[in-house]
Amino acid sequence: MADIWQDAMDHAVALARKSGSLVRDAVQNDMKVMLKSCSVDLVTKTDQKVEELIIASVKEKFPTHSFIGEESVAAGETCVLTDSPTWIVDPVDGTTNFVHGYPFVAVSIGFAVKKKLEFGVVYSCIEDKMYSARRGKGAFCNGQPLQVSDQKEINQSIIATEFGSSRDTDVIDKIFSSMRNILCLPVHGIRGVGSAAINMCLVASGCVEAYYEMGIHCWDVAAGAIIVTEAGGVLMDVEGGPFDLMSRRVVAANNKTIAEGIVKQIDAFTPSRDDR
Ligand code: LIP
Repeated sequence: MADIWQDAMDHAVALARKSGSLVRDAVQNDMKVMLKSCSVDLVTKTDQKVEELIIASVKEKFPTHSFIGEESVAAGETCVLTDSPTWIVDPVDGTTNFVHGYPFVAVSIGFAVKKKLEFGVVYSCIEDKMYSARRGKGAFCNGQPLQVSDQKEINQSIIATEFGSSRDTDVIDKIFSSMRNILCLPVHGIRGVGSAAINMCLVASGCVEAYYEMGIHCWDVAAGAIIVTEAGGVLMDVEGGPFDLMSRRVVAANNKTIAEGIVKQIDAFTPSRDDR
């Protein structure tokens, strides 16, 4: 039977590639940096231009579809996931990296129908790595199938996380206490490339056992979430319940044992929801 979302997925891959090339070109040039929620929450003209390009192109091809886009929400659009086919777009995931020329920057496009993720595309554009996954059909990077690590021992694992963009000292204390707990399990190491989407693709690729973060947004993790599960991994809330795309909290791991091991060490906090 024909796959009804294949056309949309092919379009997402093409758009991610085109957007990634714009992002790559912009890294070479001077850029005007603007601030969003605080002095470390950055945005550039490239973020806005790429999101406009993606939304305009999707609207033309799929006029009935809905959008949640990082920069559109920053500009005042609502952020509500309905049953409608919805494109969840982060035009530049890793904007701070982008601004500094730190080479991990992704275009992230997730697609949900009836609130269920159908496909995800993450283009790590400096590395030229195209990650994608279609529900029930596996996850791939540049055409090669992805498989999570088979490690079951947390103390033999690498865990990815990020510091995020909050500088609230209570939040920072919880981030550090969670990291301290995990580091002292002990684990082999803690990493983080500065892009939630790429961190999740590293879990899917099997070189990192788990990634967790509190404070991310749905556009940072929508595409990565389906890439992880299609590579055989699991998603969970940081307190162990089911993953909720709008909750701004995620644990993505190679298996349930590692995910639950991480959950036990996290000093959780509850950011205000994306759909509040
Ligand atoms: C960023 C994430 C990063 C996270 C930041 C931010 P942006 O996304 O990918 O991992 O720590 O808080 O959400 O803002 O560059 O799209």
